[in-house]
Amino acid sequence: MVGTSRETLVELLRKYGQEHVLQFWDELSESQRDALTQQIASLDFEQLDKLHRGPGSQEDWGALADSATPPPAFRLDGSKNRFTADAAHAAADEALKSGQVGAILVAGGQGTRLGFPHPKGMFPVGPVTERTLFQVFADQLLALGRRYGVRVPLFLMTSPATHDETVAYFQEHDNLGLAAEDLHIFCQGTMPALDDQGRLLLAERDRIFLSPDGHGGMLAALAKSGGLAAAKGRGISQFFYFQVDNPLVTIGDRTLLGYHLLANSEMSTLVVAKTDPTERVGNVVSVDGRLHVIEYSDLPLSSAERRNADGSLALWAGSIAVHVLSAEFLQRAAGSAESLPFHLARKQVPYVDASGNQVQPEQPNATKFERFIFDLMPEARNAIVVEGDPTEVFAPVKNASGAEKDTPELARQAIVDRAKRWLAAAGVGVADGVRVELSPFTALDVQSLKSRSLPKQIVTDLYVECES
Ligand code: UD2
Repeated sequence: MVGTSRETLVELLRKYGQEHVLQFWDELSESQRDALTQQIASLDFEQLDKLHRGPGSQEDWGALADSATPPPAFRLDGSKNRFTADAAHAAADEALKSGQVGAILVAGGQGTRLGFPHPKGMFPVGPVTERTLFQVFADQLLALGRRYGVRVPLFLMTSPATHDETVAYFQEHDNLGLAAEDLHIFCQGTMPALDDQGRLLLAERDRIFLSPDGHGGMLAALAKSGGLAAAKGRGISQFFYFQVDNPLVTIGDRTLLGYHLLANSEMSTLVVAKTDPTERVGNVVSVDGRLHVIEYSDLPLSSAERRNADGSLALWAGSIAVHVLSAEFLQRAAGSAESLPFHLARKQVPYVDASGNQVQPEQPNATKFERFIFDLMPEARNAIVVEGDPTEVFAPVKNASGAEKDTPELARQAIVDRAKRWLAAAGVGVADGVRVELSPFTALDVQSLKSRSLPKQIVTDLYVECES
């Protein structure tokens, strides 16, 4: 397509009412024209046209919520669970030991709310060590590999906004200890935004505005990058999927993975019991026997506030975006990646106007389109929900310091609190006000910590590391 004449491009664009993207063509250099031509070639105008003319492209979340019931789930109290936790752990151990488990980390978001000017994975989260989020995850993967005598590969998704810096960060830090063949960094796709007339926006005179296509873009991008094939080649049958913002994630969580395997599930998801109807987590619900996730922003308040006779929330299951997906299911879904619906979001998108001026809109002026990985849930066979204890599994870093929720300070506190609980269970006292952080090489869970030789009392801030 590079070198295509202006006339040919105009003809294509006119068909879809998008000729304006060429309005500065005469001022552009040869290389700028080539880059713009390439952008145009990469767009699916039929799809954009359909998205603009919707509404068929958008799920009716309100109607779905009306018929939603709480999902059947493996609950924390365990009394009604089909399988015991011990059986789940044994199944998980078997899969981990035989090297069947890989990890997928989605890290393409721009972290706007946190206000950190780098990929979020580079954020220093360790309360004692200031280890970055990426380091927290890499250490866990290495510790997991060591525990089971295998290597657990990491498939890390970036976006155009985070890719180069993420790659450079891993290179500069010796892949954080991961072997090169165990680290597969791949970049997700993008989507343009449309204004109210369905027109593309120009970010620059020579560039159409594009933004990441949502973490659902992982499906197509993992397949396209060769990641799925590489995983298959090394015998990976299950992927443990998590987000870059949660330092409490337990990669390879034996309870989630184990129930997933015993239930022969293609997609399993970890939830926490919501305490507030408007909590900013996806809502896992059951509709006509299938599991769906209704995003917090799509759940009508009337549904969110529905309560049981005992006062507890009817739609209680909050997704913390930790899933286990079978490789076979991902492979099948990737074959029809187009079937993941787009979620539409009204946003303020800066653009260049017809006179060439940069406009910074004060109101939402455009619609962005994103796919979400959790929309695979209704397609998965035997999908299950597993409840986790939020203090053990979830402390996301989303907002800047000072916000009420999900700040770096709260996440660090949650890391310290969990370490203190585990140490207390292992008979170790920690003096008041002292911060402790546990090395995953010392303990991946409270049980393994109990078998370590540890000090009786910790009186200064400490990164607890021990070899035996
Ligand atoms: C997400 C979930 C929400 C809940 C919560 C738990 C969505 C839409 N919502 O809310 O249901 O589970 O997390 O913490 O997922 N990302 C990409 N590419 C993209 C967009 C996002 O890789 O194009 C990654 C991003 O780097 C992050 C994760 O996806 O790791 C979540 O993104 P978010 O911050 O947009 O989602 P959030 O916090 O609103």
